[in-house]
Amino acid sequence: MRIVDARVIVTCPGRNFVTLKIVTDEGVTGVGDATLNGRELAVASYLRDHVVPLLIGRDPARIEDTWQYLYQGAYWRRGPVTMSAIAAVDTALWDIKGKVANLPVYQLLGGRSRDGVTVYGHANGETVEDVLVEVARYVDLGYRAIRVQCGVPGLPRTYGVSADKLFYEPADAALPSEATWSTARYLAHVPTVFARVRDEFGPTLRLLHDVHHRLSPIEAARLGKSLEPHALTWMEDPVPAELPEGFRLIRQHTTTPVAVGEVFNTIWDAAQLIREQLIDYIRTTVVHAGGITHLRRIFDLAALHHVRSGSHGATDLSPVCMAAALHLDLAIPNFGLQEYMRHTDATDEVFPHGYRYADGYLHPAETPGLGVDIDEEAAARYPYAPAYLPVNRLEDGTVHPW
Ligand code: CS2
Ligand code: MG
Repeated sequence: MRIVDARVIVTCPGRNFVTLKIVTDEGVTGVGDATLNGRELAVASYLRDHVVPLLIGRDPARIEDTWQYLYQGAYWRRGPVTMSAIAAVDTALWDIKGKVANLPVYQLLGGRSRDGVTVYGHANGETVEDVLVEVARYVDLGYRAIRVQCGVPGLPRTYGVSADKLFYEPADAALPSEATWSTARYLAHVPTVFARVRDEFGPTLRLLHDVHHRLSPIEAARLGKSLEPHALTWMEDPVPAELPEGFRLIRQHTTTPVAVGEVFNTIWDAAQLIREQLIDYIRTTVVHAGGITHLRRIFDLAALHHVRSGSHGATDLSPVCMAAALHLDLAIPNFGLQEYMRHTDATDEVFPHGYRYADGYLHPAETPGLGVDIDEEAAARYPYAPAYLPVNRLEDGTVHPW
Protein backbone atom coordinates (compact mmCIF):
# COMPACT_ATOMS: atom_id res chain seq x y z
CA MET A 1 0.00 0.00 0.00
CA ARG A 2 1.26 3.50 -0.86
CA ILE A 3 0.21 7.04 -0.05
CA VAL A 4 -1.02 8.71 -3.26
CA ASP A 5 -2.51 11.96 -1.94
CA ALA A 6 -2.61 14.09 1.21
CA ARG A 7 -5.03 17.00 1.40
CA VAL A 8 -4.82 19.88 3.87
CA ILE A 9 -8.33 21.11 4.62
CA VAL A 10 -8.88 24.43 6.37
CA THR A 11 -12.43 25.08 7.52
CA CYS A 12 -14.23 27.37 9.95
CA PRO A 13 -17.55 25.90 11.14
CA GLY A 14 -17.73 28.44 13.99
CA ARG A 15 -13.97 28.26 14.58
CA ASN A 16 -10.94 27.37 12.47
CA PHE A 17 -9.71 23.80 12.07
CA VAL A 18 -6.88 22.36 9.98
CA THR A 19 -7.19 18.70 8.99
CA LEU A 20 -4.91 16.40 7.03
CA LYS A 21 -6.53 13.63 5.00
CA ILE A 22 -4.17 10.95 3.68
CA VAL A 23 -5.32 8.81 0.75
CA THR A 24 -3.77 5.45 -0.27
CA ASP A 25 -3.68 3.65 -3.60
CA GLU A 26 -6.07 1.05 -2.17
CA GLY A 27 -8.64 3.71 -1.33
CA VAL A 28 -8.14 3.56 2.46
CA THR A 29 -8.02 7.07 3.97
CA GLY A 30 -6.99 8.49 7.34
CA VAL A 31 -7.48 11.86 9.07
CA GLY A 32 -5.35 13.86 11.49
CA ASP A 33 -5.99 17.14 13.33
CA ALA A 34 -3.42 19.92 12.74
CA THR A 35 -5.20 22.85 14.40
CA LEU A 36 -3.06 25.40 16.26
CA ASN A 37 -5.38 28.04 17.67
CA GLY A 38 -4.62 31.51 16.26
CA ARG A 39 -1.73 30.23 14.11
CA GLU A 40 -3.67 27.81 11.89
CA LEU A 41 -2.27 28.82 8.50
CA ALA A 42 1.34 28.34 9.61
CA VAL A 43 0.66 24.62 10.16
CA ALA A 44 -1.37 24.39 6.94
CA SER A 45 1.60 25.78 5.01
CA TYR A 46 4.11 23.56 6.87
CA LEU A 47 2.07 20.55 5.82
CA ARG A 48 1.27 21.61 2.26
CA ASP A 49 4.66 23.03 1.37
CA HIS A 50 7.05 20.84 3.37
CA VAL A 51 5.42 17.58 4.43
CA VAL A 52 2.87 16.43 1.82
CA PRO A 53 5.51 16.15 -0.95
CA LEU A 54 7.51 13.79 1.33
CA LEU A 55 4.52 11.54 1.98
CA ILE A 56 3.63 10.66 -1.59
CA GLY A 57 4.76 7.13 -2.39
CA ARG A 58 5.49 6.17 1.26
CA ASP A 59 4.17 3.02 2.92
CA PRO A 60 1.40 4.17 5.35
CA ALA A 61 2.04 1.16 7.61
CA ARG A 62 5.43 2.59 8.72
CA ILE A 63 4.14 4.89 11.45
CA GLU A 64 7.23 5.04 13.67
CA ASP A 65 9.57 5.35 10.69
CA THR A 66 7.51 8.22 9.25
CA TRP A 67 7.50 9.97 12.63
CA GLN A 68 11.30 9.73 12.89
CA TYR A 69 11.73 10.75 9.25
CA LEU A 70 9.69 13.93 9.72
CA TYR A 71 11.12 14.77 13.17
CA GLN A 72 14.80 14.02 12.56
CA GLY A 73 14.63 15.06 8.91
CA ALA A 74 13.45 18.58 9.69
CA TYR A 75 16.72 19.27 11.59
CA TRP A 76 14.89 22.15 13.38
CA ARG A 77 13.52 20.50 16.49
CA ARG A 78 10.24 20.76 18.37
CA GLY A 79 7.89 23.75 18.44
CA PRO A 80 4.10 23.81 18.11
CA VAL A 81 3.98 24.27 14.32
CA THR A 82 6.31 21.36 13.53
CA MET A 83 4.82 19.07 16.16
CA SER A 84 1.20 19.76 15.14
CA ALA A 85 2.09 18.95 11.53
CA ILE A 86 3.83 15.70 12.55
CA ALA A 87 0.84 14.91 14.79
CA ALA A 88 -1.56 15.21 11.88
CA VAL A 89 0.44 12.73 9.79
CA ASP A 90 0.87 10.32 12.71
CA THR A 91 -2.83 10.42 13.64
CA ALA A 92 -3.91 9.81 10.04
CA LEU A 93 -1.54 6.83 9.78
CA TRP A 94 -2.97 5.26 12.97
CA ASP A 95 -6.45 5.75 11.47
CA ILE A 96 -5.34 3.93 8.31
CA LYS A 97 -3.67 1.13 10.29
CA GLY A 98 -6.87 0.57 12.26
CA LYS A 99 -8.95 0.42 9.09
CA VAL A 100 -6.50 -2.02 7.46
CA ALA A 101 -6.49 -4.20 10.60
CA ASN A 102 -10.28 -3.86 10.87
CA LEU A 103 -9.90 -2.80 14.51
CA PRO A 104 -10.59 0.38 16.49
CA VAL A 105 -7.28 2.09 17.24
CA TYR A 106 -7.46 1.43 21.00
CA GLN A 107 -7.18 -2.30 20.22
CA LEU A 108 -3.88 -1.65 18.44
CA LEU A 109 -2.66 0.21 21.55
CA GLY A 110 -3.18 -2.81 23.82
CA GLY A 111 -6.94 -2.84 24.24
CA ARG A 112 -9.14 -1.21 26.83
CA SER A 113 -7.86 -0.62 30.37
CA ARG A 114 -11.21 0.77 31.54
CA ASP A 115 -14.91 0.81 30.70
CA GLY A 116 -15.10 4.46 29.67
CA VAL A 117 -13.10 7.69 29.62
CA THR A 118 -14.04 9.97 32.53
CA VAL A 119 -14.46 13.52 31.27
CA TYR A 120 -14.79 16.92 32.87
CA GLY A 121 -16.91 19.81 31.62
CA HIS A 122 -16.65 23.58 32.08
CA ALA A 123 -18.97 25.32 34.53
CA ASN A 124 -18.31 29.03 34.18
CA GLY A 125 -20.21 32.18 35.11
CA GLU A 126 -19.77 35.86 35.81
CA THR A 127 -21.08 35.52 39.37
CA VAL A 128 -20.98 32.74 41.97
CA GLU A 129 -24.75 32.32 41.50
CA ASP A 130 -24.25 31.74 37.74
CA VAL A 131 -21.50 29.24 38.51
CA LEU A 132 -23.73 27.24 40.87
CA VAL A 133 -26.39 26.97 38.14
CA GLU A 134 -23.78 25.70 35.69
CA VAL A 135 -22.31 23.15 38.11
CA ALA A 136 -25.84 21.84 38.71
CA ARG A 137 -26.34 21.53 34.94
CA TYR A 138 -23.25 19.29 34.66
CA VAL A 139 -24.25 17.23 37.69
CA ASP A 140 -27.64 16.66 36.03
CA LEU A 141 -25.87 15.55 32.84
CA GLY A 142 -24.02 12.92 34.86
CA TYR A 143 -20.56 14.51 34.92
CA ARG A 144 -18.23 13.19 37.63
CA ALA A 145 -15.69 16.02 37.32
CA ILE A 146 -16.31 19.71 36.70
CA ARG A 147 -13.99 22.63 36.04
CA VAL A 148 -15.13 25.83 37.79
CA GLN A 149 -14.23 29.33 36.51
CA CYS A 150 -15.82 32.53 37.83
CA GLY A 151 -15.70 36.21 36.93
CA VAL A 152 -13.61 38.30 39.33
CA PRO A 153 -15.33 41.31 40.97
CA GLY A 154 -13.71 44.54 39.74
CA LEU A 155 -12.43 43.02 36.48
CA PRO A 156 -14.53 43.60 33.36
CA ARG A 157 -13.78 40.22 31.81
CA THR A 158 -12.04 36.99 32.83
CA TYR A 159 -10.48 34.48 30.42
CA GLY A 160 -12.34 31.17 30.55
CA VAL A 161 -15.64 32.78 31.55
CA SER A 162 -18.14 33.14 28.72
CA ALA A 163 -21.80 33.68 28.00
CA ASP A 164 -21.86 30.40 26.00
CA LYS A 165 -22.79 27.27 27.92
CA LEU A 166 -21.41 23.72 27.48
CA PHE A 167 -18.74 25.09 25.12
CA TYR A 168 -17.06 28.43 24.50
CA GLU A 169 -14.69 29.93 22.04
CA PRO A 170 -11.63 31.67 23.51
CA ALA A 171 -10.31 32.96 20.14
CA ASP A 172 -12.84 35.75 19.99
CA ALA A 173 -11.73 38.43 17.50
CA ALA A 174 -10.08 38.97 14.10
CA LEU A 175 -7.41 40.98 15.92
CA PRO A 176 -6.60 40.10 19.55
CA SER A 177 -8.99 41.59 22.10
CA GLU A 178 -7.60 42.65 25.49
CA ALA A 179 -8.50 41.67 29.04
CA THR A 180 -7.40 43.13 32.38
CA TRP A 181 -5.81 41.09 35.14
CA SER A 182 -5.40 41.67 38.89
CA THR A 183 -3.68 38.99 40.95
CA ALA A 184 -4.89 40.56 44.21
CA ARG A 185 -8.57 40.52 43.17
CA TYR A 186 -8.25 37.00 41.75
CA LEU A 187 -6.56 35.48 44.80
CA ALA A 188 -9.11 37.07 47.11
CA HIS A 189 -12.08 35.74 45.14
CA VAL A 190 -11.35 32.18 43.95
CA PRO A 191 -11.37 30.43 47.37
CA THR A 192 -14.77 31.98 48.16
CA VAL A 193 -16.19 30.53 44.94
CA PHE A 194 -15.01 27.01 45.80
CA ALA A 195 -16.32 27.35 49.36
CA ARG A 196 -19.80 28.02 47.93
CA VAL A 197 -19.57 25.17 45.41
CA ARG A 198 -18.50 22.71 48.15
CA ASP A 199 -21.32 23.95 50.44
CA GLU A 200 -23.85 23.32 47.71
CA PHE A 201 -22.54 20.08 46.15
CA GLY A 202 -20.74 18.31 49.00
CA PRO A 203 -17.21 17.02 49.50
CA THR A 204 -16.84 14.31 46.84
CA LEU A 205 -17.69 15.88 43.46
CA ARG A 206 -14.39 16.25 41.60
CA LEU A 207 -13.65 19.95 41.08
CA LEU A 208 -10.93 21.55 38.96
CA HIS A 209 -9.73 25.07 38.29
CA ASP A 210 -7.61 26.59 35.49
CA VAL A 211 -5.29 29.50 36.37
CA HIS A 212 -4.18 29.94 32.72
CA HIS A 213 -0.54 30.66 33.67
CA ARG A 214 -1.37 33.93 35.43
CA LEU A 215 0.58 33.62 38.72
CA SER A 216 4.16 33.58 39.98
CA PRO A 217 5.28 30.46 41.91
CA ILE A 218 4.81 31.98 45.37
CA GLU A 219 1.37 33.34 44.40
CA ALA A 220 0.42 29.92 43.04
CA ALA A 221 1.61 28.34 46.30
CA ARG A 222 -0.71 30.69 48.19
CA LEU A 223 -3.64 29.86 45.93
CA GLY A 224 -2.99 26.14 46.33
CA LYS A 225 -2.93 26.49 50.13
CA SER A 226 -6.11 28.53 50.19
CA LEU A 227 -7.87 25.89 48.07
CA GLU A 228 -6.76 22.93 50.22
CA PRO A 229 -9.96 22.88 52.33
CA HIS A 230 -11.97 22.49 49.11
CA ALA A 231 -10.01 19.41 47.93
CA LEU A 232 -9.57 20.18 44.26
CA THR A 233 -8.69 17.38 41.85
CA TRP A 234 -6.29 19.83 40.24
CA MET A 235 -5.11 23.41 39.93
CA GLU A 236 -4.18 23.84 36.25
CA ASP A 237 -1.35 25.88 34.75
CA PRO A 238 -0.78 27.90 37.94
CA VAL A 239 2.39 29.46 36.47
CA PRO A 240 3.89 29.62 32.98
CA ALA A 241 5.44 26.28 32.14
CA GLU A 242 8.71 27.53 30.64
CA LEU A 243 10.41 27.41 34.05
CA PRO A 244 10.02 23.89 35.45
CA GLU A 245 12.06 24.60 38.58
CA GLY A 246 9.47 27.22 39.56
CA PHE A 247 7.12 24.35 40.37
CA ARG A 248 9.39 23.24 43.22
CA LEU A 249 8.29 26.27 45.20
CA ILE A 250 4.62 25.43 44.65
CA ARG A 251 5.21 21.82 45.74
CA GLN A 252 6.98 22.88 48.94
CA HIS A 253 3.90 24.75 50.09
CA THR A 254 0.74 22.98 49.02
CA THR A 255 -0.92 19.60 48.62
CA THR A 256 -3.33 20.89 45.97
CA PRO A 257 -2.54 18.71 42.91
CA VAL A 258 -1.09 20.43 39.85
CA ALA A 259 -1.94 19.82 36.17
CA VAL A 260 0.23 21.20 33.37
CA GLY A 261 1.11 20.66 29.73
CA GLU A 262 -1.53 21.85 27.25
CA VAL A 263 1.08 24.09 25.60
CA PHE A 264 3.81 21.42 25.55
CA ASN A 265 4.88 19.84 22.26
CA THR A 266 7.35 17.12 23.22
CA ILE A 267 8.45 14.79 25.97
CA TRP A 268 11.40 17.11 26.61
CA ASP A 269 9.07 19.96 27.61
CA ALA A 270 7.55 17.73 30.27
CA ALA A 271 10.49 15.58 31.34
CA GLN A 272 11.79 17.58 34.32
CA LEU A 273 8.32 18.23 35.74
CA ILE A 274 7.54 14.52 35.50
CA ARG A 275 10.89 13.18 36.72
CA GLU A 276 10.92 15.45 39.77
CA GLN A 277 7.25 14.67 40.46
CA LEU A 278 6.44 18.37 40.39
CA ILE A 279 3.06 17.75 38.75
CA ASP A 280 0.24 15.24 39.18
CA TYR A 281 -1.41 15.38 35.74
CA ILE A 282 0.15 15.89 32.32
CA ARG A 283 -2.29 17.70 29.99
CA THR A 284 -0.56 17.35 26.64
CA THR A 285 -2.77 16.06 23.85
CA VAL A 286 -2.49 14.34 20.47
CA VAL A 287 -2.52 17.33 18.09
CA HIS A 288 0.08 19.51 19.82
CA ALA A 289 2.48 16.75 20.89
CA GLY A 290 3.40 14.83 17.79
CA GLY A 291 0.41 12.50 17.56
CA ILE A 292 -0.51 9.23 19.22
CA THR A 293 3.04 7.86 18.85
CA HIS A 294 4.74 10.64 20.80
CA LEU A 295 1.97 11.27 23.31
CA ARG A 296 2.07 7.61 24.33
CA ARG A 297 5.78 8.07 25.04
CA ILE A 298 4.99 11.03 27.32
CA PHE A 299 2.30 9.06 29.15
CA ASP A 300 4.66 6.11 29.62
CA LEU A 301 7.30 8.37 31.20
CA ALA A 302 4.58 9.88 33.38
CA ALA A 303 3.44 6.43 34.53
CA LEU A 304 6.91 5.73 35.93
CA HIS A 305 6.61 8.81 38.15
CA HIS A 306 3.03 8.53 39.41
CA VAL A 307 1.78 11.23 37.05
CA ARG A 308 -1.60 10.68 35.39
CA SER A 309 -2.88 11.92 32.04
CA GLY A 310 -5.34 14.81 31.88
CA SER A 311 -5.47 15.73 28.22
CA HIS A 312 -6.55 19.10 26.92
CA GLY A 313 -9.91 18.96 25.12
CA ALA A 314 -11.05 22.52 24.46
CA THR A 315 -13.07 23.50 21.36
CA ASP A 316 -9.93 24.33 19.35
CA LEU A 317 -9.01 20.63 19.33
CA SER A 318 -11.14 19.16 16.55
CA PRO A 319 -13.29 16.03 16.82
CA VAL A 320 -10.44 14.26 15.01
CA CYS A 321 -8.10 15.04 17.92
CA MET A 322 -10.80 14.10 20.44
CA ALA A 323 -11.38 10.73 18.75
CA ALA A 324 -7.64 9.99 18.76
CA ALA A 325 -7.26 11.10 22.39
CA LEU A 326 -10.09 8.79 23.47
CA HIS A 327 -8.45 5.70 21.97
CA LEU A 328 -5.24 6.48 23.86
CA ASP A 329 -7.12 7.40 27.07
CA LEU A 330 -8.90 4.07 26.99
CA ALA A 331 -5.71 2.05 26.58
CA ILE A 332 -3.09 3.59 28.90
CA PRO A 333 -2.72 2.41 32.51
CA ASN A 334 -2.23 5.90 34.02
CA PHE A 335 -5.27 7.69 32.63
CA GLY A 336 -6.53 10.49 34.91
CA LEU A 337 -9.18 12.66 33.25
CA GLN A 338 -10.06 13.93 29.78
CA GLU A 339 -11.29 17.48 29.19
CA TYR A 340 -14.45 17.57 27.08
CA MET A 341 -15.79 20.85 25.78
CA ARG A 342 -18.56 20.10 23.36
CA HIS A 343 -18.36 21.37 19.78
CA THR A 344 -21.01 23.35 17.91
CA ASP A 345 -23.53 21.55 15.66
CA ALA A 346 -21.74 23.00 12.61
CA THR A 347 -18.43 21.44 13.75
CA ASP A 348 -20.10 18.11 14.40
CA GLU A 349 -21.61 18.24 10.89
CA VAL A 350 -18.19 18.83 9.28
CA PHE A 351 -16.59 16.06 11.38
CA PRO A 352 -18.98 13.10 11.55
CA HIS A 353 -17.82 10.93 14.46
CA GLY A 354 -18.83 7.86 16.39
CA TYR A 355 -17.61 8.71 19.90
CA ARG A 356 -20.42 9.26 22.36
CA TYR A 357 -21.05 10.66 25.83
CA ALA A 358 -22.98 8.69 28.44
CA ASP A 359 -23.20 9.12 32.21
CA GLY A 360 -19.95 11.04 32.75
CA TYR A 361 -17.91 8.97 30.29
CA LEU A 362 -16.89 9.31 26.66
CA HIS A 363 -16.66 6.14 24.60
CA PRO A 364 -14.66 5.96 21.36
CA ALA A 365 -16.33 4.47 18.30
CA GLU A 366 -16.04 0.70 17.87
CA THR A 367 -15.60 1.07 14.09
CA PRO A 368 -12.19 0.34 12.51
CA GLY A 369 -9.66 3.19 12.81
CA LEU A 370 -10.41 6.34 14.79
CA GLY A 371 -14.13 6.47 13.97
CA VAL A 372 -14.11 10.07 12.72
CA ASP A 373 -13.96 11.71 9.28
CA ILE A 374 -14.18 15.08 7.59
CA ASP A 375 -17.03 15.90 5.21
CA GLU A 376 -15.08 17.91 2.65
CA GLU A 377 -18.18 19.35 0.96
CA ALA A 378 -19.51 20.63 4.26
CA ALA A 379 -16.03 21.92 5.19
CA ALA A 380 -15.85 23.94 1.95
CA ARG A 381 -18.93 25.91 3.01
CA TYR A 382 -17.00 27.44 5.96
CA PRO A 383 -13.97 29.46 4.76
CA TYR A 384 -11.11 30.38 7.11
CA ALA A 385 -11.72 33.47 9.25
CA PRO A 386 -8.84 34.97 11.29
CA ALA A 387 -9.40 34.64 15.05
CA TYR A 388 -7.01 35.26 17.91
CA LEU A 389 -6.77 34.57 21.61
CA PRO A 390 -6.98 37.67 23.83
CA VAL A 391 -3.98 39.47 25.33
CA ASN A 392 -3.94 40.15 29.07
CA ARG A 393 -2.83 43.44 30.58
CA LEU A 394 -2.35 44.35 34.23
CA GLU A 395 -4.44 47.21 35.61
CA ASP A 396 -1.60 49.67 34.90
CA GLY A 397 -1.50 48.65 31.22
CA THR A 398 1.52 46.29 31.32
CA VAL A 399 1.20 43.21 29.14
CA HIS A 400 1.00 40.42 31.73
CA PRO A 401 4.60 39.21 31.90
CA TRP A 402 3.79 35.64 33.01
C1 CS2 B 1 -7.95 26.14 28.33
C2 CS2 B 1 -8.22 26.45 26.88
O1 CS2 B 1 -9.29 24.25 28.07
C3 CS2 B 1 -8.37 24.74 28.71
O2 CS2 B 1 -7.81 24.20 29.63
O3 CS2 B 1 -6.71 26.44 28.83
O4 CS2 B 1 -9.30 27.31 26.84
C4 CS2 B 1 -7.06 27.09 26.12
O5 CS2 B 1 -6.80 28.35 26.63
C5 CS2 B 1 -7.36 27.13 24.67
O6 CS2 B 1 -7.59 25.83 24.23
C6 CS2 B 1 -6.25 27.78 23.90
O7 CS2 B 1 -6.35 27.52 22.54
MG1 MG C 1 -6.13 25.09 30.38
